Amino acid sequence: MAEPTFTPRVFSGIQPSGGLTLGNYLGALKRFVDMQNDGTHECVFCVVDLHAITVWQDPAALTAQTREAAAAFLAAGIDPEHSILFNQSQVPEHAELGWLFNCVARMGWMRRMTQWKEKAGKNSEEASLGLFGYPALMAADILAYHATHVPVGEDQKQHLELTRDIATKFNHDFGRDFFPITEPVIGGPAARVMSLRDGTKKMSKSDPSDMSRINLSDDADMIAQKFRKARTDPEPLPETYEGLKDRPEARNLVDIYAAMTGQTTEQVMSEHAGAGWGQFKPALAEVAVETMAPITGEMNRLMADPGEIDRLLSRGAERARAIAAPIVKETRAIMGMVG
Ligand code: AQP
Repeated sequence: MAEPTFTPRVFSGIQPSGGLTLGNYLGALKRFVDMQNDGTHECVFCVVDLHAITVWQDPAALTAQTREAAAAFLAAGIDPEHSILFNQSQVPEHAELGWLFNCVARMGWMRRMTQWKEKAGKNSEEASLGLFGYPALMAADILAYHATHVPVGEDQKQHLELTRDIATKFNHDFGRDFFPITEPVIGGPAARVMSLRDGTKKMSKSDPSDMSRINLSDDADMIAQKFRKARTDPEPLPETYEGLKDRPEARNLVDIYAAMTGQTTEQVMSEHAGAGWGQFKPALAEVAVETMAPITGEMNRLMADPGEIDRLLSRGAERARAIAAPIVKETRAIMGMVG
């Protein structure tokens, strides 16, 4: 039997669970824009508000954060005429396919998820059922579009493997190659941007310490202050990247510099070998401000007109639904549901 062919299609999302960070920008948004601009894939991008509510979100804050996340996509360079941009809850097929996948995925698969263990912590009895089932909804987000490629940061790798497991089990159980086995697209020096306070923890929008991250809404002074206060060690930069092996905070700052300038990490090392932090941190702050200031400015301009953001998201949702609805309808039919 001939292998089914799937339209090359990218899907990825960002949670509106707080203001977006430099990690979200370098690990996700910047790469979404590159994939959109290389023109080889249809691109579907989503503000995943149903994921955000797996932990408590104040309703007014969720609304504001959803608009802010949409503004960040647009300010970073996503063209809503070319790509599809919408918020997840406006396309009910995500929740519907998520339920169908809840019945395909196994409890043991979910229990093994590192993010579940980290986010639920010792208090898993009090965590929401949604937080536990999150990866099945993520699989639905991707597979409702038959997406072939998903650009994500390193932290989402395990969830993508689970998406592949769900697609494989569904195809096997129902004897049809209906869902693609999606390829993760992970890489580059910023696949895992780390906290500025602890080089072993990823930079995260929900970290209680604001000094641990650069927010896309931070101004130039704040960016410079956060890099100045970033935790480092007393040693100057070594000759080679390999020399940073056991220096996670130092390596993180070099990775951020490389991702922002488009240089390789080795190029950064040869340019800055021997530099102390008093030299390197201001240089890093300068490239960060140069990169971020136009994006922050454009985000602020867009957020001044929330009605226009809402209109764009609704239009995107209609276009998204036109792809997802027939795929989810066929999924129901394959499973034997009438109508
Ligand atoms: N530190 C990071 N480095 C590289 N990529 C990152 N991403 C997130 N943090 C980093 C990538 O950004 C995309 C959207 O992530 P998300 O908002 O859906 O959720 P997350 O991964 O859980 O991000 P946060 O900031 O840590 O959110 P909270 O604090 O709410 O859990 C994904 O592609 C992710 O890999």
